[in-house]
Amino acid sequence: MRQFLLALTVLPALSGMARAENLNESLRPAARPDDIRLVADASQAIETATRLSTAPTTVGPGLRRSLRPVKRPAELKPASFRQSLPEPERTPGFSRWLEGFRKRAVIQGIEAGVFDAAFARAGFLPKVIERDRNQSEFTLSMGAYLGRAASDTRVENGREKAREQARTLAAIEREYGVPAHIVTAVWGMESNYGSNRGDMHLISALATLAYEGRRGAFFEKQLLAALQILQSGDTTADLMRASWAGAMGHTQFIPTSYLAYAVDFTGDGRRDIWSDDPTDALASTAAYLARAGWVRGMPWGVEVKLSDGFNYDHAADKRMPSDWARLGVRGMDGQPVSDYGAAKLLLPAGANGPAFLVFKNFDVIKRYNASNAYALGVGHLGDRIAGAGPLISQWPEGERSLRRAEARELQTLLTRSGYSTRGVDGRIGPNTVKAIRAYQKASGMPADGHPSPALLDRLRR
Ligand SMILES: [Ca+2]
Repeated sequence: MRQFLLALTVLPALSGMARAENLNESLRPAARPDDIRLVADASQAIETATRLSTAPTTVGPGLRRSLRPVKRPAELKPASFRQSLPEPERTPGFSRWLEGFRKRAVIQGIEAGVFDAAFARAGFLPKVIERDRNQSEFTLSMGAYLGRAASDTRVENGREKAREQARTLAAIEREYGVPAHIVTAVWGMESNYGSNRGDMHLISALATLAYEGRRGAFFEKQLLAALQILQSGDTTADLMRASWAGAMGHTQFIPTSYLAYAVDFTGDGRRDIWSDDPTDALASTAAYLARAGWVRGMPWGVEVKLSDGFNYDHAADKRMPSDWARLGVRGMDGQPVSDYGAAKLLLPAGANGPAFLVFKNFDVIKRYNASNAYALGVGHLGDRIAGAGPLISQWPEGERSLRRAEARELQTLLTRSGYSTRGVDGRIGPNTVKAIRAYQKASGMPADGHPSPALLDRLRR
């Protein structure tokens, strides 16, 4: 299990849509630019789409065509949130950067008028840099994370939202094949069903991050994509509300993902993922998952139990569920899991916690956010919204994820003991899991590959 971070962002409730809840933080396990880049890099299609001259006006074969966006500023709702925006600054350094960026943008096809309108009220936002630098590392246990992702309140709100949007979600499901409860779960995870869509002026936030430079090239690319969205007439700069890191709307698309996947499902000519009406945002999410390879009729995964004598040598295999059943992996009802295709065994808290068989659609959810915790959160919340109960197995007492520094120490100690993790980066990837399993096997432990604090303690001795 990869370690995950929770960026706590306190956002004002923007509407009274969802029942008040204490969960103001985004459930993206990592709201860090690094990980946002992971999403952006997930598909070559995005790369293609961000080349400004070749941005698609359609979303691909078999998917609903995005209608040619029409400029109808008069119909756009007034930006009531403009008053609450933090006041941007224009320092001499920022102004010099802006002058240079303007030239680069114009060369890449942004009309000067569009650029100047976008930056009319935009500038440097110190608050964005503050948030970028002050990201604390939270290490929740997987159980605690899933408890937040699928809290009773989030489940209840999700069921209510799914009822409210039933016709829209059914139409989206017919079009893209992604079930209503999964789309609703992404909505719940990303913005608490639209109540936390972000409180930043997108252009200012991206310009700040592009100028400040820590990941300047990435954010300049996002900023160019944002300008292209404005040029297409889908919305106005003042309506482009986003998180401090540039994730926009109900399901938190970054601009390049928007260009590649956003659709106009309401048919008004605008791909409007920022409005109170979540229709376009929800359809865009389904379009994204469909393009990432979502298989109709296939679940993301299912909770399973392992037989007492389960041989953990098989834990990293990919097998058909009927095959898994022969090895002692069965559904919670004791029956073999249905054959929806090859499945991997997921042990998010190791041998002593809940176990899952996950199918291809689990990896499709990970294209939205490359983390097992996130995909499990979406999948489980989705199941709960669709009527399922809580997980049956218990999470191990006192279980928690390793902090980044601890993960580095674990990698160092494993490598020193002759189980190379092929580098020490503090991220638990396949090489580290492999090394853990080899160490566990040699030490006579169940080879579940789980990087637990107990394992680290053992290696320290
Ligand atoms: Ca629309």
